[in-house]
Amino acid sequence: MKDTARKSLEELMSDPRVLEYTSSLNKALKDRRNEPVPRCAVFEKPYTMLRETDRYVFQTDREAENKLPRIIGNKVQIVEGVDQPGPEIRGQVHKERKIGIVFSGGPAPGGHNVIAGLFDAAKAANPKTRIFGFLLGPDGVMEGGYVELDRDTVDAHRNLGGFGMIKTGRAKIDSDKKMQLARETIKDLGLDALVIVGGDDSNTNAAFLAEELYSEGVQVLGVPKTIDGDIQVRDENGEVLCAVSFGFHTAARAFATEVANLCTDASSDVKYWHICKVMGRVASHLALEVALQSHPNITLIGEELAEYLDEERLQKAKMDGRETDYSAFGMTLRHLSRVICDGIVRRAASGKNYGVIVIPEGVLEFINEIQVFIIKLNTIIADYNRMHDTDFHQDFPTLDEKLDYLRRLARRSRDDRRYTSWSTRDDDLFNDIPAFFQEGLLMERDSHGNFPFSQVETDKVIMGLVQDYLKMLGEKGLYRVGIERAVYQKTMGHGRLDPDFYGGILFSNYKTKDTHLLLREEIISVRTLKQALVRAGLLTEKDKLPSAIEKIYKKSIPSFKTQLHFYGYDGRGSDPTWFDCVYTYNLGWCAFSLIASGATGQMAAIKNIELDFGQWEPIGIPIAPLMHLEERKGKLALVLERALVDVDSTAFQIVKAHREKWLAANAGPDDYRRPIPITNQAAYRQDRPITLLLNAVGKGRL
Ligand code: FBP
Repeated sequence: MKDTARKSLEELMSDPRVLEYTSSLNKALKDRRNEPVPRCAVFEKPYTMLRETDRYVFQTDREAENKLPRIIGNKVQIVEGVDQPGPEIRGQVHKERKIGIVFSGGPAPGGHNVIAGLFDAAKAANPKTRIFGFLLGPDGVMEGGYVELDRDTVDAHRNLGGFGMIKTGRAKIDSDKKMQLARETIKDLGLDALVIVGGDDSNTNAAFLAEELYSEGVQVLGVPKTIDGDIQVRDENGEVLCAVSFGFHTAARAFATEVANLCTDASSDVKYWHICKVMGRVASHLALEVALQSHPNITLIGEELAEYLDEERLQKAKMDGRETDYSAFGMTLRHLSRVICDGIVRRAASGKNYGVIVIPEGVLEFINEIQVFIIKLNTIIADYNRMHDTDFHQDFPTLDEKLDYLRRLARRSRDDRRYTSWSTRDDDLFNDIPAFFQEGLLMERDSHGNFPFSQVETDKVIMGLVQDYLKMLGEKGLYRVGIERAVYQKTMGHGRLDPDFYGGILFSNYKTKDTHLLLREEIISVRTLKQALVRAGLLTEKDKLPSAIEKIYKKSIPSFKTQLHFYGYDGRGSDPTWFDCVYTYNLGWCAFSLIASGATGQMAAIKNIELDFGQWEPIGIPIAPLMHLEERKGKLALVLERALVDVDSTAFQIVKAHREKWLAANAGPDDYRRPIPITNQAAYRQDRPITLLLNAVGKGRL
């Protein structure tokens, strides 16, 4: 029958409902953009000014003192609201300015609100002030790529994720030539101030630019961004000035939502172990927060592995009369795989041959043997580039060529003891690891000299070892799926067999009160099973194995099936949580307050973000005193110090204390948790990163 009501495609394409259903501007997005974001109390005042304080103490690095003399003496500045300031402050605030802003490094949810806050604050102070967005990161500053931002553009991005408004990039302004290019753009444009929104490396850039442009009166400010959460600032007395960088909360919540969904799926079809690698190039803050948000069965925390002490080895060294055994410090890859296997085996024994594991992408950085390879290879590549004034990766494009070069180095070290960078032992150990991992370790470092962990299949490396060890345990009869007593009895009943008659022969724990029965270790095949029954006189050689018993045997033998997932870029692109929306919008306002009061070499920050919004305190943190020397591309470089997970922190200790509960290697239910979805609904606006809340509780601040 002909469908007479059917509309033509042409009609459909102009039908208002079709237009609405297919529009990229859906209602939720429009509502999100239009949602007004509250300002800290100081920004509700007509003016702000800065009060310097000596309350916070920093231990400065000698190199930072030498390289950044003009900004090393900066102090923490408190932003204060003023109702009726004198003419000098009025003049400063209302001055017509040109301000540049640039995103640097990986995207982090909330970046657009930093621009929105800066834009609103600057335009409120003087509508003639112009804001320029540099395109594609620091390259835009060096190459003069920028756009002037107008209200429509800013409004179209309010409360939305990504850095799409002006894009981002990972270039580093790290040579005289590049500094010169940046200076030219800034001067040509006549900028009064530049705001660099970025992580540790980008704030390092901000400090060097602030120093460089100091005498010309161009102010350079940083804003702490990175989903990794490793920009955290405490002073020497442990007082928290910046609890976490923006974007962390959203990314952790986005990852945790995915992990929680997998927990639900895993406990429904009970056949997979889901291995979730989560971003965080070095520090494991994201993994820690994901653990708190979703309670996966196993979560690795890199910093904890580095702290590991092999007491047995130390004891042995003592007994052998050796001073110490250095290999006892830190966990090896092999040991780590054993720890994971232990959890898997214990869950299986309780009948749970499934689960969820969270692995931080940077975990290998904390494994001694891998760290040694990374540092050695960094140095070898840097030395090669320096000596030949060329690029190692271009000269040796394939893995075989790279390995060949390393082999030559090893040979040279054998023949001439002066060459120690790569020994034959290094070469042998390196050749023992799988090719995909060798390739990963030899990958090109980013422009800041960071190792590109997001591109290494960390999970595959670890799980490869886990798989091998589980196989070995299986062959020894030590990896079993526990059979529920009731299931055993029922199955035997169906086969008209007396469960008690066979129980003691089949299971090692039949006579105990254990809820799950474990096949005896010596039963590792149908053949050994039959032998056990024959030995016990329950079967003769000629008898066929009763099908009920065979069924029980098959249920007991686990097959270890994994699904690998990587959570990183997806969470980085999420729309921000309400916490990140408010945090970033106020960071933008804070950046303007710093500019209006003449600050430079400072990072805009908000103190007390773990507390109620009413207690948030916008401040300026001096960047130079936070810098230290770090190995980058085989050389020591002055960079902003990254904050790693503190294994003494309350948040970590709480996760540690919950390990057994979340592993749930028992007959009880799993303890999976579903995080609050990313929403700006009023009921959930108080939500904060759990890590921050716990640490505040631990310090009696909440
Ligand atoms: P930033 O420190 O620049 O914010 O980036 C962090 C990060 O998201 C890491 O978690 C991840 O390892 C890395 O970026 C990925 O980098 P890329 O985007 O270059 O692949």
